[in-house]
Amino acid sequence: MESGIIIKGVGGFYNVYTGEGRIVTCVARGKIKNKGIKLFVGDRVSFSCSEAGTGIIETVFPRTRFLHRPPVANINQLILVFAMNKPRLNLNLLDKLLVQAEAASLPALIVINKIDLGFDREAGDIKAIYTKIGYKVLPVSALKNQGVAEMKPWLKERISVVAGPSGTGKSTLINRLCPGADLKTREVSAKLKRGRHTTRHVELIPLEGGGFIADTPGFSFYQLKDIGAAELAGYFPEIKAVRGGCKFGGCLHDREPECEVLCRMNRGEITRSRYDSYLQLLREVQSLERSF
Ligand SMILES: Nc1nc2c(ncn2[C@@H]2O[C@H](COP(=O)(O)OP(=O)(O)OP(=O)(O)O)[C@@H](O)[C@H]2O)c(=O)[nH]1
Ligand SMILES: [Zn+2]
Repeated sequence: MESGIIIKGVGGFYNVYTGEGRIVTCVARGKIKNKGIKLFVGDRVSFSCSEAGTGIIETVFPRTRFLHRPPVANINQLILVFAMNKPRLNLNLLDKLLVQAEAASLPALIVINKIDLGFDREAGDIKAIYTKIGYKVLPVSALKNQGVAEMKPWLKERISVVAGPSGTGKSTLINRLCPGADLKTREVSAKLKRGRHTTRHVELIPLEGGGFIADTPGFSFYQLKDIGAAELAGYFPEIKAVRGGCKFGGCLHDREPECEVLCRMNRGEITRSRYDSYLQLLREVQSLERSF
């Protein structure tokens, strides 16, 4: 019996990575299907080899974590790829993704790509803001291969899923980290006259130094519908840290009297853009709650 990690699954066939570049195509043993167990990329499995050379998956090891959209088992972290410009960094979207990561108990790594276009004072400020509240921020240029090597220690032995707005360079970055990956970047897909996101399949790409990375075709992680208004503040680490000081137990930090969060924001200890994101997401969550 051998074991490995499913890196791709299409039409009942699974590519299982066993290490050192070896991939075995497998099918699932009938008992797995009969039990209604579904297999996903990221699943750790054991398999036996048939005479024909195909593997037969016998067992699936318990999952440590599961990301639903896209489905990835045993995911360890999210890598949020943004650029300062082209497209212009949207702090609110960054904060929204960070909230999603926190809600899923997933560590998030923030990558600011395209620093070859400039890394000005504003970029430095943004790096400082997020570093201060506990996130690792890595400025890189996927195009010029700057800073990309610094990402590698964060990827080792982990299953990482890359997310971020369109055009920030996610595919370029993955190609840089794993030259064999050959993900289609925008120019190429424009030439082919079709989007790269025509399939919803996620595929894990084994990295040289160990670990796996996945792009997120059709990433739909942006929904907040599972998060309650009262929970939201708990997903902003710097708000979570001080909210105990608010006068009212049910304080939503939205103009209530003697709100510690507002007070800290006014003193400059909590960044205004983060607080603004909090309020914007609070409105979003509240209107979702009302619509149910
Ligand atoms: N200047 C500069 N351009 C970059 C960099 N990385 C990527 N690009 C360019 O940005 C554009 C988009 O890159 P992609 O890698 O396709 O972006 P993506 O995030 O995968 O985009 P989607 O597939 O739409 O989600 C391409 O023209 C890349 O050449 C970089 O570090 N610097
Ligand atoms: Zn408060």
